[in-house]
Amino acid sequence: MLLRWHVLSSCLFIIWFYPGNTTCPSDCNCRVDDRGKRRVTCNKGGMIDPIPTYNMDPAMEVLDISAPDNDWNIFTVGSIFQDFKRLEEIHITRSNIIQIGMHAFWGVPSVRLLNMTYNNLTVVFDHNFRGLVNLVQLNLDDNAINRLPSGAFKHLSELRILTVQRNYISDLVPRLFLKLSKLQVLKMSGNPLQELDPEVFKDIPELRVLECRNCQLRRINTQIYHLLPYLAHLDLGDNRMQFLDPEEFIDLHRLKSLYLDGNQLPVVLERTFINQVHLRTLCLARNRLAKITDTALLNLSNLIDLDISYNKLSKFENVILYPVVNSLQKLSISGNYFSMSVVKLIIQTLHKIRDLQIADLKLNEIPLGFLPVNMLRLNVSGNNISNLSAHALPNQLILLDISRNRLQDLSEGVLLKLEATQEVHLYNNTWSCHICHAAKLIMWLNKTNNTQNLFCASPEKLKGRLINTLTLDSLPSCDKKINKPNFMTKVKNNIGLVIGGITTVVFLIACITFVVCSCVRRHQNTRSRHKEKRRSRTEVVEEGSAIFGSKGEISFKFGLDLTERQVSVSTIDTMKKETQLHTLPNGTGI
Ligand SMILES: *[C@@H]1O[C@H](CO)[C@@H](O)[C@H](O)[C@H]1NC(C)=O
Ligand SMILES: *[C@@H]1O[C@H](CO)[C@@H](O)[C@H](O)[C@H]1NC(C)=O
Ligand SMILES: *[C@@H]1O[C@H](CO)[C@@H](O)[C@H](O)[C@H]1NC(C)=O
Ligand SMILES: *[C@@H]1O[C@H](CO)[C@@H](O)[C@H](O)[C@H]1NC(C)=O
Ligand SMILES: *[C@@H]1O[C@H](CO)[C@@H](O)[C@H](O)[C@H]1NC(C)=O
Ligand SMILES: *[C@@H]1O[C@H](CO)[C@@H](O)[C@H](O)[C@H]1NC(C)=O
Ligand SMILES: *[C@@H]1O[C@H](CO)[C@@H](O)[C@H](O)[C@H]1NC(C)=O
Ligand SMILES: *[C@@H]1O[C@H](CO)[C@@H](O)[C@H](O)[C@H]1NC(C)=O
Ligand SMILES: CC(=O)N[C@H]1CO[C@H](CO)[C@@H](O)[C@@H]1O
Repeated sequence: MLLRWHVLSSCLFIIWFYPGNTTCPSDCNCRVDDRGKRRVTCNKGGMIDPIPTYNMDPAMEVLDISAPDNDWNIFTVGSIFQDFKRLEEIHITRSNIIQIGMHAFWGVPSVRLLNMTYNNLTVVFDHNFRGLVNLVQLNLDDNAINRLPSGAFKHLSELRILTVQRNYISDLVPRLFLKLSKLQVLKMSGNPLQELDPEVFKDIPELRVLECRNCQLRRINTQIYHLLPYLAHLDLGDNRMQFLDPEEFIDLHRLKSLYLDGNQLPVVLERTFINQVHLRTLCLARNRLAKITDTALLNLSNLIDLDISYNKLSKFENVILYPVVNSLQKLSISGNYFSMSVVKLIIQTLHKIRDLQIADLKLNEIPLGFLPVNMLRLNVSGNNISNLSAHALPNQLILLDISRNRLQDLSEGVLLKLEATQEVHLYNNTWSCHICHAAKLIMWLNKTNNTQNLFCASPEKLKGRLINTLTLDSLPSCDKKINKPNFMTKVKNNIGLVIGGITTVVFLIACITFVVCSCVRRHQNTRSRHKEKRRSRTEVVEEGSAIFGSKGEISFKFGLDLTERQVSVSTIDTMKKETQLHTLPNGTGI
């Protein structure tokens, strides 16, 4: 009886833990994934041969073996998949695989995706892939492949996607892509190819996507484009091209995106893109462009995204933009030599612009009416902006990057406007941590749950402190006269001056009385203390001039010094009241 119960319970136990009576290797995870596929995942790392297929569910559809970066597996791949007749995807990555065995995938024609990224393959042969008659995607990125022989993929006649990025391939041998007549995506970025032989592209006439970024290419034999009439996405960024013929892309009638950033192009000649009517994205960033000819963008009437940032452009004729005026939504002109008036002209021409990058242009301000009101994303980082008006900002910004400027504070109007903005970058400005400046910023950071690190640039004693960690009562008070140059505050400041003067007189009288009444020993003590006070006053003066430049007046700064002393004994409440009073009249002013 007891025995029977025991057997029964262990049966129940097995059923409970192994649904469907299947097994799962230890260190692996076996489940039905989001796509409804039976998936075996082994990603703990540190595993060594053999791959534990003997413990795996014969109905497995996805095998995913990987490892953490610091503990790769050590595996070889031989003919171990024959029993898995439903296997569709094999990922074996970060597993130090040096070679794929001969006919390793023979007998599993169901496989559609083979991912062997992050291994140590140096070469692959046609017999490695024999039997993969339904393979659609092959990923061999981040290996050490230095040789791909002719016809290496000739058994993969259904292949649509081939990626061999970041290997050491220096040569595309003739007939490399033999039988890949259905290939649509070829990614070869990060190989030292130096040139592309048109001959090899004859075998892949269906190609839609070609990427060869960072391939040390000096020029492209345009015969390639003639052989690839369906090309829609071409990425030749970070190469060494020094010249584009006006006829360069004449054969590419279906191009939708073109990346030529990070080359050495000095000019875009007339009518270079005349046949790219469908082009939506054009990236020419980080070249040496000093000139874009008037008709360079002719016929690009569907262009949405144009990037000409970080070039050597100073002049810009408006007429260049006419072909794209009605389509362009995103523009980057950051990091050129444009003057304010040129930037203004460009923006005024492009009324449909939603996303504008005008970083690193030495702009001193964002004037009123400068930006289209319905812009959504704005990047003005790395300029010389010291004041920001709420009225100059578009109404519904989703993103504002105004980092790396010279802002000391943001007005209440600006902060209010930015409350709904999802992404605001404010770091690397010269933030003032005087209470009238920093209080509203601190409250805004808290309210919007913004946790970016902002550091105080002034006053001297808070320099380098994180604004977010300061409490309101630890902030020093403000130099009112200089910050609020309107009539009311002037009057207030004068009163402040008078009070300051009176306090000084009272203080001096007290000192004199004290000195007269003191005995000789005490006299010495008082003198040294007095010296200290004078030193701290000088510090305040220096800090004041650092922030406010020549506008500050010495006489006033002494007034500030004394007010500070008064404030230090007053309560936080009065300080807060002071701040409110202070910011009320022109909340939207600066
Ligand atoms: C291939 O494996 C790598 C590493 O695990 C992974 O990052 C990548 O997304 C995989 N590729 C595909 C197409 O699944
Ligand atoms: C495989 O490549 C990785 C990364 O490049 C390296 O750390 C490892 O030593 C190589 N393993 C073998 C067996 O060559
Ligand atoms: C390009 O523009 C020219 C002049 O505007 C026009 O004659 C030509 O038909 C356009 N080409 C295409 C392919 O649309
Ligand atoms: C703004 O532009 C700078 C310089 O081009 C860039 O580094 C930064 O990432 C951009 N900011 C955002 C939020 O994209
Ligand atoms: C930045 O702006 C200040 C005035 O706000 C000006 O004195 C300075 O020359 C400007 N710097 C540059 C590089 O334009
Ligand atoms: C911002 O400061 C600049 C000088 O730095 C000045 O010319 C401009 O009028 C100021 N703009 C606003 C809106 O206060
Ligand atoms: C905002 O303030 C509350 C209360 O002082 C605090 O608990 C919270 O962590 C702050 N949030 C941020 C993002 O600083
Ligand atoms: C604030 O941010 C923290 C951390 O980024 C997050 O956990 C928290 O849910 C956020 N709170 C609100 C109110 O958005
Ligand atoms: C918060 C932040 O990003 N600060 C950066 C400001 O710029 C200096 C260099 O000028 C960087 O070192 C800081 O990390």
